[in-house]
Amino acid sequence: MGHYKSNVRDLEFNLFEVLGVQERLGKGVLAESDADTARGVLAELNNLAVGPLAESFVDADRNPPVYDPKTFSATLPESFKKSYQALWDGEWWRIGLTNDLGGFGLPPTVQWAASELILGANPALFMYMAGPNFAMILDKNGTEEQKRWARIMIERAWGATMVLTEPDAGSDVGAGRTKAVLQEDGSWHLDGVKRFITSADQDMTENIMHLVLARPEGPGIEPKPGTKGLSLFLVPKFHFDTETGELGERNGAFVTNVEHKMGLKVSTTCELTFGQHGTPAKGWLLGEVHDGIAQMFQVIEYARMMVGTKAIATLSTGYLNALEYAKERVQGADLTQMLDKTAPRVTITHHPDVRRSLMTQKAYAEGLRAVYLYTASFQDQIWTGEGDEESLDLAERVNDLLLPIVKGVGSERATEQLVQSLQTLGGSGFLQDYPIEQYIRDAKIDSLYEGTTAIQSMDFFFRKIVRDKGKALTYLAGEITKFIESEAGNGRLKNERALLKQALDDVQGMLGAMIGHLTASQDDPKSVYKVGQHTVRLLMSAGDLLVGWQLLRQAEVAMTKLDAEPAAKDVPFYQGKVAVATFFAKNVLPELTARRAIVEAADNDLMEIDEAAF
Ligand code: ST9
Ligand code: FAD
Repeated sequence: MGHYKSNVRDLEFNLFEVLGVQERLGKGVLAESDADTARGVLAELNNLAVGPLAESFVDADRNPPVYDPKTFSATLPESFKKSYQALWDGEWWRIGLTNDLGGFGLPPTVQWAASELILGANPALFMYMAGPNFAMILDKNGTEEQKRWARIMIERAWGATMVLTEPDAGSDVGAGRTKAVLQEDGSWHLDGVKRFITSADQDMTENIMHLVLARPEGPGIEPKPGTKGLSLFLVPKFHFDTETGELGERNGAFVTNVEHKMGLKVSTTCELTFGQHGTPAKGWLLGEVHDGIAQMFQVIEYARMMVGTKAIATLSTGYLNALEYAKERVQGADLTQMLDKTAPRVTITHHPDVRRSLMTQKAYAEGLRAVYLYTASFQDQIWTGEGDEESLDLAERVNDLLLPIVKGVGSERATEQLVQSLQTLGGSGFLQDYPIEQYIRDAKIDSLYEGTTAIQSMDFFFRKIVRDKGKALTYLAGEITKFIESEAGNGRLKNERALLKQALDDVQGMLGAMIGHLTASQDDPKSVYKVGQHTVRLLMSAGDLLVGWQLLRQAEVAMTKLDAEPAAKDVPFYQGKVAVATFFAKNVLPELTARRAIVEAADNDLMEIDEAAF
């Protein structure tokens, strides 16, 4: 068996028993699919994921890509290329495409559930396969000719990259200096150095389309500072015949370094230079000048969802590996017999502390899976376009509000809980004989790229709550309140619903305090520091609230199923759902009360400390 332990049962539970995705299938753009199609996709992809995709996970970590400075090129390990070929041959690159570009006609919930399987088995494969998805950006924003390029990218299986970061422009994308100078033929010459660019070189695809943010220069173009002065340029690695896609000359975009990283080693992270090596780096503007950041955010929104799902997928396989080990590992006596030196030794699942840890891992793995799929359910509505303008607008807002939770909370909890998964294995967890140390190394990046957790938390508070005037948040709070006030569980979840109510009050309390500090900053600008100190705490607390709510929703469904005497094989699954929801409500949600007190008592002492005193 390979390293990857998937959880298709839980994916199907979310899709069909909780979210009722099947109701949407068979209509409109989803006319060609039904519940069986969706189940079939998950089953088939799961076979591929646990087999050929997972197969190169370890080898590609131990034998990472090799960079050759003479040719500016990176060579990937053969084992990984084989996995990639299997993924490509299965036509799984179609999964996220719209029907007109050759998609499978499945909604985002099913797309993301399927993506979890790839992201859990070998995440870099998913990233290298992003070319067709990036082509959708050309198709959506480009000229007629660029729409044709999109089809060429798909047909010829090209790779693609998103190119924002520079040495002095990481979180602060608007500090980017790479420029693009307009040429007489309407093309642009790019000039600058980008760093940390994922997949910027590899030897699996004949061409790579770079989507690059740069500052346009030319007659009549007024320079603008910050992100709003950036435009998006299409810069291919090789020029190509725009009718046939046949490759031409090498373009002047060269990879000049591949980073040596802590994890996710097989995913090349490159320095990418434009016009620095004697050949001009020609690019073509996508859409209008200065639309770059808005266009790039179409990519970023997708990528943030992907990063969150990747982290959660890794957490889930980490937990399931830890669980398997714990069920086998015999160590120590039962606590009730701790004084009896002759007492029989038990498996570590008998120890209360191991149980606490395993149940916490399960709560975050399954609760966060529920959160990302709940988020995707709003994307379903956007994808199908159903509902009136108002409800579509709300779906967009709720999706926007939830994305920093999926990405920020998903990645932080994955890192934290994967350390607990390793702990479950004791010293063995530290060995490379087990996959968890690699999971930790590979998943750590998720809280860093696509916007660090601090950036996610500020996005959540300032943009998704304050700028949204609380519309999406009010909707969500309303949904949670409906659940709290319902008869969910027929009296059996009464205590848990009360704990959820307290958690909701606590998050609202934190928010109220922070909005107060923000309002006060109109008179006392430094008051905004009190907000900045606590945005991550708010984000993580909102994440716990959502995890708690989603787990309880699932418990309600599970209780109904248990009442109807399900098949014997399903009984432990449903019992586990009730147990984990109850555990989380009793053991984690009460922590929000203390966090609220911290936020309400915020002062600016921290900001007064002399840097030398740190
Ligand atoms: C990276 C890649 O790290 C790592 C993994 C690579 C994997 C590659 C392959 C993955 C597959 C992906 C496939 C994709 C295919 C696409 C399919 C599509 C269907 N939401 O607040 P302001 C916009 S890459 C939406 O003033 P500042 C908006 O236009 C590097 N839009 O910002 C706004 O204008 P307005 C990742 C947003 O203070 C404008 O920006 N790097 C959002 O100027 C200005 O907004 C990062 O993520 C949003 N949430 O700049 C950088 N926010 O207001 C992190 C902003 O008029 N830093 N816009 O609407 C940030 O995010 C900063 O907050 C900042 C601040 C740069 C935006
Ligand atoms: P900095 O922005 O310098 O941040 C340093 C620390 O300061 C962080 O903890 C951050 O949270 C904090 N911080 C910074 N600003 C603020 C603020 N205003 N408020 C509060 N805290 C703040 N980029 C691409 O364009 N394309 C890619 O494909 C890509 N792939 C990547 C792959 C890998 C493996 C890595 C490591 C990076 C990749 N990146 C990519 C870059 C990535 O998006 C950036 O590293 C990330 O946005 C953070 O920027 P930075 O590293 O410069 O850190």
